[in-house]
Amino acid sequence: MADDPFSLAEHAADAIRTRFGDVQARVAVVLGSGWGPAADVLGDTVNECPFDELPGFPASTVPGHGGALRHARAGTVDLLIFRGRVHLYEGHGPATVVHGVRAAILAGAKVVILTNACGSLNASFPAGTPVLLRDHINLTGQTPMAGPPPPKPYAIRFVDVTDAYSPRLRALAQSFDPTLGEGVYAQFLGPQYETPAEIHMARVIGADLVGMSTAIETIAARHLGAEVLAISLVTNLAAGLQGKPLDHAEVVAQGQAAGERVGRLLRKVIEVA
Ligand code: 8IG
Repeated sequence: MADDPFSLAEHAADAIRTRFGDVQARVAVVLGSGWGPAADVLGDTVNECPFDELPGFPASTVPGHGGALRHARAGTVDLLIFRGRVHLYEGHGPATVVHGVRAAILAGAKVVILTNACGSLNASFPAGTPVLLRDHINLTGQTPMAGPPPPKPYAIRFVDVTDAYSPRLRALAQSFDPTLGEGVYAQFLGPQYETPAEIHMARVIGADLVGMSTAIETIAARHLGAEVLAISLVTNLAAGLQGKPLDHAEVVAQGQAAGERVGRLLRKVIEVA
């Protein structure tokens, strides 16, 4: 096995298919922090495999909480649900961060749904609001396309990221929930939150949402030709915009209620995607 990230993802794709009985999952969903409760709503669980039994997934730093890949079914659609993701701020390179997304696509996924929790710069998206990503700004200084050129038969590394977030899938989601707004997501490296000056910058350059994931995974998914739908759950107003201290319990409760509601919406999307 060659040790480039694409070969490693092929290896993981083979392991996923083998583990789940030659399944051809059309949809892959990555569940971000706070989205755990949505897992059971997205589809009926068929099987589950800990990440540490699949090649290329980094070992978790929290024993017993390493995350898992679930095979579920929504109607007639098979899906792969990544329960947990890894972040650049954990010290992983971009290739490791996007490994699961690449593996799912090489295992057959045509649609990738990315979820996250984020901060909001936009007063019309208060805490508890789910927001579709319309576009992103990658402020990490990193990209999964850096490095040697992708081996044959993969597309060249100069990925077109116009319409990275599928207008078709956004329209589909909004057909099920017309109240769903759209925003521009700025991915910071983190893990520290933004300074007020950084938030000011993010606002000036057109961001509505700030977070520490997703953009990098979208780039990798688009390179491999999958359609991407991404949805953020606002858990806080960004630094300096909150006005009052964050009530963590309130944020968690709002997040859980919204997570389940949005999970039911995503299931409808998945069934026809
Ligand atoms: I939850 O305010 C969550 N994730 N960068 N800023 C950034 N990431 C976040 C934030 C935030 N809130």
